[in-house]
Formats: sequence, structure tokens, C-alpha cells
Amino acid sequence: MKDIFTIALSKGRIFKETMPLLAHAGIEPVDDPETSRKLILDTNQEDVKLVIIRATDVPTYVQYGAAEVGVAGKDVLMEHGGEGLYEPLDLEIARCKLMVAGPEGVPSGHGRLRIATKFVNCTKRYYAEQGKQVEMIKLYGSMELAPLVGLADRIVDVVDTGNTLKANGLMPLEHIADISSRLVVNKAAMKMKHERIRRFIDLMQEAVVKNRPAG
Ligand code: PRT
Ligand code: MG
Repeated sequence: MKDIFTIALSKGRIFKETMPLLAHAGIEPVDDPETSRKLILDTNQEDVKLVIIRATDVPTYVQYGAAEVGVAGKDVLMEHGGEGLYEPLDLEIARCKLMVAGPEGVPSGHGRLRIATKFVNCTKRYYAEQGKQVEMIKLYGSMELAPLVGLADRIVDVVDTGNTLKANGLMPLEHIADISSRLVVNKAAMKMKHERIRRFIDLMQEAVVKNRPAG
């Protein structure tokens, strides 16, 4: 049986921004994930497959060796914890910032701040480092809604242009981390398929440099 090399990534911005990098490594998908219903995409290389999954599931697939490598946002990796993964390369794509956001002014009422977020682990760590006790409300999306309906005082979310916050009467308040997407590698695969993966990382590294805006 041929040794299959599987790359895990999500649709949308990560897929779009990873494609030019993969192309530099000589890998091009045969189908477009935005129009195809296939979850495993063939590429121009017979032994290279792409699996298209939710962004938050990428570290899990790679951790368990269901994919040798993957592309995931640093936000997702910080939340996952990185167990079973190497993170050898910053791909410098899908950049954003992990931030605390909320309405202008100090929240009224007493007691602990209520924070709505899908980044529960990151948020706990952030406030623990500040010695602040907060109450956490786990959400899976549309965090911006929470302060508008009185569910939370603040949110923790990734912010790019800030337009979504603004459109909902919120503003960025505290910067937690700069985020970009990373190449992750299954730890066992890194040992067993060292040559193959090393070559792939080197090509991706070249692609990152080539992809940098001039100046
Ligand atoms: O969408 P889904 O629930 O499936 O998962 P996801 O939101 O985690 O995936 P996806 O594809 O939207 O994001 C993948 C990765 O892209 C994230 O893990 C981040 O590392 C990175 N990234 C970069 C972003 C953004 N920029 C970003 N702007 N992820 C999400 N957003 C959201 C932001 O929270 C806001 O709701 O996009 C909206 C627009 O942002 P503004 O600030 O430009 O208005
Ligand atoms: Mg999204």
C-alpha cells in the first residue's frame, strides 16, 4: 500500500490562504471544497490527500494521527493545548488578534465580570494571570450578541478589521494575543516519516518567505 500523506485543514480563509503555500510545495487539490461535498479531496499527487474539517477539529485529527499534518489558527491551538503536536512553522496567514471586547464604559452591577466566549481555556488563563476571578459562559459562535442581550459583560473573540464589533456597538478593550495560522505535525509521524515531513516543512517555509508582502 502506498504511504498516504494527509493534510487537515478548514474551509474558508484558512483553505484560501493555504492553497498558494501548498502550490509552492507542488500540491494542488483536484476539487474545490467550497463547491464539492467531498470531505477528502484528492490532489494532483496521488499519495497526498486533503481532509476538510471544522477549524477547531484540526488539532484533534493531527494529534491522533488521522492526518500527518494540519493548518490551524494559534487561537485554536492555544485552546486545544497542543498535546501530541509539533508546531514547526508560522504560516503568517489568517492573521487576527484575540481580544477582550465589550460595550463602552464600565459594566454596571456588582460581582464578577461575566465573559462569553468559545475560548474558555485561553480566557481562564488570561484572567488567572491577572489575578481576576471571572464568570465564564461557553458559547459556540456569535459571541457579539451576548453583551447586547445581557448574557455577558464582555466577550473574548478573535478580531480582524473590528467591523463586526463596531456593527454591534462593541469595542476592542484588551489585547490577549496576536494570532496567525500554524503548521502542525503529528509527533509520531514526525519520527516515522521524518524525511517526507521535513521536506514538506522546508517547502512550506520557502513558500511563507515568498508569500510575504514586499517591504
Ligand atoms: O466558522 P466556524 O465556526 O466553522 O469556525 P471558525 O470561525 O473557527 O473558522 P474560520 O474559518 O472562520 O476561522 C479560522 C481561523 O481564522 C480562526 O481560528 C482564526 O485563527 C483565523 N481568523 C482570522 C479569524 C478571523 N481572522 C476573523 N475575523 N477567525 C474568525 N474571524 C471572525 C471574527 O471573530 C468576526 O466574527 O470573523 C468575523 C469578522 O471579523 P472582523 O473583525 O473583520 O469584523
Ligand atoms: Mg467562522
